[in-house]
Amino acid sequence: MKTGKIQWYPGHIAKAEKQLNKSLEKVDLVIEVRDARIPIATSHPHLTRWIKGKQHLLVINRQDMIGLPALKAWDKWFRNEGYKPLWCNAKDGTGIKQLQTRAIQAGTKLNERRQARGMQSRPVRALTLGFPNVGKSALINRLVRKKVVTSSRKAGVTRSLRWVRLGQHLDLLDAPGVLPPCLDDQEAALRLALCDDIGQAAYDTELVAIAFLKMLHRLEATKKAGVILEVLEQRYGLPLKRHNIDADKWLTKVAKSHTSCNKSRMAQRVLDDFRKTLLGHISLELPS
Ligand SMILES: Nc1nc2c(ncn2[C@@H]2O[C@H](COP(=O)(O)OP(=O)(O)O)[C@@H](O)[C@H]2O)c(=O)[nH]1
Ligand SMILES: [Mg+2]
Repeated sequence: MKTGKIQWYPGHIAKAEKQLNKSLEKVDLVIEVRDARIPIATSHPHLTRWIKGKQHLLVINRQDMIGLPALKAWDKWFRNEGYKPLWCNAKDGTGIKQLQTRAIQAGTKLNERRQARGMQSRPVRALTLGFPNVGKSALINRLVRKKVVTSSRKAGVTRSLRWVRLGQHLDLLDAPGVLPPCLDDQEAALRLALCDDIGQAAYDTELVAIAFLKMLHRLEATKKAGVILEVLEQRYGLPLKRHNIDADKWLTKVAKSHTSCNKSRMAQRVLDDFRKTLLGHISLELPS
């Protein structure tokens, strides 16, 4: 797949990782957040090191953006791997109650241990950890039921660490997103770009949109016969032929009717439409 090399590790992400390493010393519980559309691409290679000696909760957020069959398949896969994933939608609050309960349970465990050693109880200190834009800030705002931290559509908005108290039981830290310094797996990097987890400066919008269209074609070949391509045809008024696919040509043609021949703007529109789920509930990864 030709997208040019996708690489993004700006200074503020490097700084975030340093801050994170420091904050982890004070934390009892790591709430790891992943994106339901790409639960593998949003797993960080350093995670095992970061959760060592701490309790770990796996949240798979943006559950509203994928279909139920994919959610069920992933849930089974994760359980087989020994996880008990919490499926959340930080936008409407689905799963938040369970998340709160599980975090408080972690606190109970912690305080039992503290009391056994003659120490006083204290709120459990938890940190949300994950790639940029997976919904960490939105989850915290949902948990505390008000807008205490900034949540935004673009990657890299949360830049500093901030503690937030939830009731008497939980202290939460909203950390900025982290990313691997090197995106070795370029297929995964493409999926991160599509889900807006890496900054736009890291890639060529047109090439990424074309790669996305080809990816849809491949996804469509394996399941959901025709559905995704039909949605595309209806939305933009031009069939993306099943055989002899030429995504580049297709993009040029639809740009004629939608963006006054501006292909780059058309590419942007296709990506935006995907990100707003206007093309349907599309899982970019499925369990093998
Ligand atoms: N549809 C949907 N959007 C979400 C969900 N969680 C977060 N968002 C949106 O995704 C964007 C990024 O969220 P944010 O909390 O800033 O991500 P962070 O970078 O991980 O802190 C915001 O516009 C949120 O409203 C979700 O579960 N479903
Ligand atoms: Mg944030």
